[in-house]
Amino acid sequence: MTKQKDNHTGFSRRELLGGTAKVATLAGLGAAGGLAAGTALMPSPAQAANKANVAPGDLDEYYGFWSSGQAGEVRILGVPSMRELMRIPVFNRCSASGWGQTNESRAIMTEGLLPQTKKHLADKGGIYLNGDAHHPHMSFTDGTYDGRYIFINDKANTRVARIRCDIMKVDKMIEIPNASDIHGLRPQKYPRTGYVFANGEHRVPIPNDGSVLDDPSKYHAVFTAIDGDTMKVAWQVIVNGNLDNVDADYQGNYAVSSCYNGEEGVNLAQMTSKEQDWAVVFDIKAIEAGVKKKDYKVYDGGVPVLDGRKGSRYTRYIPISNSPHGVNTAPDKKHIVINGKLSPTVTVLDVTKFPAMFADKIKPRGVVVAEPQLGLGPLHTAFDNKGNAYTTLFLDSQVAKWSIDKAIRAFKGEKVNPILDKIDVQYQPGHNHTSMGETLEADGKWLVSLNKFSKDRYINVGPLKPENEQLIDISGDKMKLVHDGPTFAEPHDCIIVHRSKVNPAHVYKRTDPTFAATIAMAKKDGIDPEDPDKIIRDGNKVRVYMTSVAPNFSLEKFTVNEGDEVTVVVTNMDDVQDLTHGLTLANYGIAFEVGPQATQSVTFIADRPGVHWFYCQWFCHALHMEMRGRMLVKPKGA
Ligand code: RUQ
Ligand code: CUA
Repeated sequence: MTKQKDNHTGFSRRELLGGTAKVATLAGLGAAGGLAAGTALMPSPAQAANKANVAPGDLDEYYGFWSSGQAGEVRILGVPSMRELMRIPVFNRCSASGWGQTNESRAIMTEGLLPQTKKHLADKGGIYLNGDAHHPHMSFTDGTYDGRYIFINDKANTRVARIRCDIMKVDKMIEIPNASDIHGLRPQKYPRTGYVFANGEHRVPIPNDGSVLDDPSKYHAVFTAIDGDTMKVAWQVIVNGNLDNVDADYQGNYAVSSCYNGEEGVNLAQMTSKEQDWAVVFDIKAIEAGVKKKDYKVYDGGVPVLDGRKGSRYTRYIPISNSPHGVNTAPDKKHIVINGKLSPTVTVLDVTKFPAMFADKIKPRGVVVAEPQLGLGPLHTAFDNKGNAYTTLFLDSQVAKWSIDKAIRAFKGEKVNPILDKIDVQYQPGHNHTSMGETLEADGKWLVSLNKFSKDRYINVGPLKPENEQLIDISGDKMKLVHDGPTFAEPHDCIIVHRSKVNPAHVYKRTDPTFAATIAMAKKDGIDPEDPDKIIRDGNKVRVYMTSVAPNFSLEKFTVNEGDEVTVVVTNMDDVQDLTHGLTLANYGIAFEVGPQATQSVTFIADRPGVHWFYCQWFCHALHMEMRGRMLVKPKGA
């Protein structure tokens, strides 16, 4: 593992406020008073026996990155405590942080949209307000997490976003052309990310211009490789069937997607009429060579689209029974598990046999080395460091632990039972994930089962129940359920990353690219954004610059005219951890976060005359309530 400096030491809140407070005598009051370190509580013997117990003041060993489904965000949980530590707004609009409202976040959310989408959103505020975030995955170097980025898909509006792990904010978001509804997403594991593979799940006509409805032969699903460094689409491949989930090998040569709806139907009866679907294997080197030789067409977005339908040299189709779902590469570098969903089996592929399959020396089914029957509704599989796999059984409400080796021997005819253990989970699990389990550093300590139903596990909160995410200790022979964790709609998936892999900053760098455009604007206005207090008038455009240092905004008041387009820029000059300010502009629907050393801005039309208080909404100081000022909007003709 790479050595990282300890990022968990720093100032206490008391020191922080004492050190920066303008009114030092008040430093012990307000936010500072209650938060000084106390004596750690002694755990009860039962708590102490439970390895999931993290005592107050102790830190978790792992970061969990949770998607949130239709809530559109990413959440950071501590594992094993399962405490929710942070929410990262991604595809949603966030009332607290101003994500979707600040100029900086809107630039990120809109720069990667297709022209037709921009047009569609023009009279709807310019951004989508929803997303459906399923699959968060960290960037890899040499087969393990490298702490640079988290990538995540938006199934609802066909987007992929990237989160910078140094500040835990999104820095790039793109719409995928020619595809519809990005579902499966996985980064390349080796040599590094590299590509981020994204499955367009639903088949749509290409181009989707309204000229085709009932001709399924013109509908296609599209597989996309995004360059994870630039967040530009590198190439796309048209396939047969619907694309569901995807994973990559540990050699950097192949990606594998599960496909359902091999029938290529457009309604339920058509989609499920046959028993056979498939996994499609993409030969990355062959595709790159095809791009070089210009063996592609260009539709939307100016990106190369190759034809990978049956018979193509870029793909192979491995027949799998009825609607396979999850695709999971084992840390043995050799095996990829395709989860059966409507079939009680999982299918184990041997990646070392892929070259022979592409050379047509063996049939596609020839790469299958095991197909154990595990139970009803296998959806996803996770791995430990001992050659074992853990598969969720949706219909059985169980997780099955099985041996890959035994499954292979049984497939060869030996009389061995690959199933080692089963545990009930509450209820109907979808994804599961083990600590570091999708990397070469799988450590076999923890398994999280993400269950779609919680039913009776919590006091009743009304017809909408939380999901139930259960923590299972997998360090012994038997799986042991140690914690129930409720979550709001609807985490689909998570990853569990050892904390040594991630090293977030405490304060922003003043040179952070996420607000570089705002700094450039200030410079153009002849302003040092760190010492502004300036109001620039440029026709009916007004730019108001101010700084914040607890407990003051540098501007006590400013005046604009009704109808002006006003841009307010706030730079937080406080330079200590956990000293976030915000700016809320009363009765204008405006609120955003300004982290320590960050610059953030918002633009609005001053269409409501009167005095409007702007105030800091992050409790930053004993005089936080007093941290405010006034905007006067002079009525027209006054
Ligand atoms: S899929 S419950 Cu959206 Cu990840 Cu399998
Ligand atoms: Cu600044 Cu509250």
